[in-house]
Amino acid sequence: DSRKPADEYDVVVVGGGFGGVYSLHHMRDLGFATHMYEAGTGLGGIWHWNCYPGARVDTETPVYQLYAPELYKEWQWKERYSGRDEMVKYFNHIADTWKLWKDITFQARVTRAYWDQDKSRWDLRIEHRLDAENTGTIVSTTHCKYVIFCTGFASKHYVPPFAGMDSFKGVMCHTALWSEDIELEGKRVAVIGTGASGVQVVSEVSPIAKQLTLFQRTPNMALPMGQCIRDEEWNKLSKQQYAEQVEKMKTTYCGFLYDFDPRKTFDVTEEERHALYEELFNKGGVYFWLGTFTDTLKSKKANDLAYQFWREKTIARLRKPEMIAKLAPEVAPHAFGTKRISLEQNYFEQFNRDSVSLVDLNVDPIETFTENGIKTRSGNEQFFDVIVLATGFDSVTGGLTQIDIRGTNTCIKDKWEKGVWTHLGMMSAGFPNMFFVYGPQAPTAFATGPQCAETQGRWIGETLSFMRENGIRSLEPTVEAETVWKEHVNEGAEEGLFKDTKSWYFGDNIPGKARESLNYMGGMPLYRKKCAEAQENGYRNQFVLACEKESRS
Ligand code: NA7
Repeated sequence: DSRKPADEYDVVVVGGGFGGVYSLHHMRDLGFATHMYEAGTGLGGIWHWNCYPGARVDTETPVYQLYAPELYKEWQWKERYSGRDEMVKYFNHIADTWKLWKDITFQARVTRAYWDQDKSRWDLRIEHRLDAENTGTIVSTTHCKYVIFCTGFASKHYVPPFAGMDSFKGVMCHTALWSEDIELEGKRVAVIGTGASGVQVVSEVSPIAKQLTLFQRTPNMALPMGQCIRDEEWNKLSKQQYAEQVEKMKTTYCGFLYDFDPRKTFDVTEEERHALYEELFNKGGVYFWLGTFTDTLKSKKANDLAYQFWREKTIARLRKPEMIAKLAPEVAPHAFGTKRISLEQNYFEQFNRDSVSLVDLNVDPIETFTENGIKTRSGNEQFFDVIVLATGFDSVTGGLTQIDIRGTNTCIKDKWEKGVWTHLGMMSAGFPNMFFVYGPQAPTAFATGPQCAETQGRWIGETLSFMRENGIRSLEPTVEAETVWKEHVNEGAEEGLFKDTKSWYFGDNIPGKARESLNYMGGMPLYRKKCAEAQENGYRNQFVLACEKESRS
């Protein structure tokens, strides 16, 4: 069986999202024997798992793709914001073009990674899920010199411990574990959560459900998506312009084709301000969030104006006064844009339907799930056929801490129990030759997935090549470098209004999780500069290097 993995590799890549496919391709290209293990049955990472109704990307094409000409020249985008199924097809296109399939084992979850100091290698334990008729798993072991965890920022889903959950007799499913068999048409549906997943489910399911109730803790200051078709003409032009656009993307904060407006909110007249708000809002997407006046996410006074503009636009679409109070209250529940803004298509209009209701959990919290539905503190029990848990993830760190990863003297879960310690959001002291992509203290939530994956993947490739060329057996960051990186990450987070808002950006959504910035907020250009600086002087300023000769003697 040519697909049967060997038990020794140079590099093992864990996870098949953007980070994984890029790393597998790139490391293999550099001449490293590389293999990928993916827990799911297909590629796409988030886009494989999150197959709930309405799942859609909210970074626009052409930005949301890898930069390789052989990929984009042969691919046609259909819409400005791709749906989940199109993303899965795109990942298959990547795997076909780059001939990745032969080096991937699916339904294979890496559950343990132990560093063997004597042999300078990682020992991985992999659980292989058997075919549908078999219920168990078989376990195998693989060894590798380097491991790259591409487990992403949302691979460990989160279900709050609501009382009585087991007693519910209907269908209950988390959006990240969705099964396409779940029927919603004509059903009584509950949705808990108003992040990107909740907003998309509500928009898609309200028109077909018999009745839908949204359980909301925080309203989402969602922006109109401005969805449109990408026709032949657009695709043709995009292919011509893409190489140039990629250079432009490297200069912007998030890796978009645009950046914040350099002016401040009160540098301009009221008319000018209004005109810019109007223009950005009408462009659709996140222009009104990440293309607006530079002080919007930093100054409360500026932020209030942006919120009021958003509110006016939103309430114009709502017919019921009680919905206005819940979805777009007069006083902002938190600064505009300091929680992840979702993009919507007709989300707000759903609340004009008589079949759609909204429970404000701040006023009437969930007391218990019952056999037939959900009972809130007021004593009101609503009956449901389906409960959709759109309750998010143990974001950014959960994908790594759920794996038993042991380095030279500790495991990652213990090391990060009271806070995350990394260097460049890619490595951690005490874990030699271990890398992670799209993880904590990296630009993860403030960069496009593909751009972050490529930037980090290239850096890791350079590092492995450097080690090979210089006879370096193992490399890990110094503790000092981690301390300096943490300070730098925290400084970036101190600057804006983000820190005053409870959100998964700071780990607030998981009870007991240390509160700190889980993301690097300094922007992609500065991040790239920091990554390059770390390589100076043969990595020796910020890393501990063990040479082949030293280790053997
Ligand atoms: P998110 O954005 O983390 O959203 C989870 C939602 O679930 C959010 O609205 C939470 O309310 C809500 N939640 C979480 N715990 C509870 C409890 N205990 N009770 C009620 N409601 C709760 O996850 P998504 O899947 O929507 O999106 C994840 C990312 O994917 C998104 O940010 C994009 O990057 C794409 P809260 O807002 O915290 O009050």
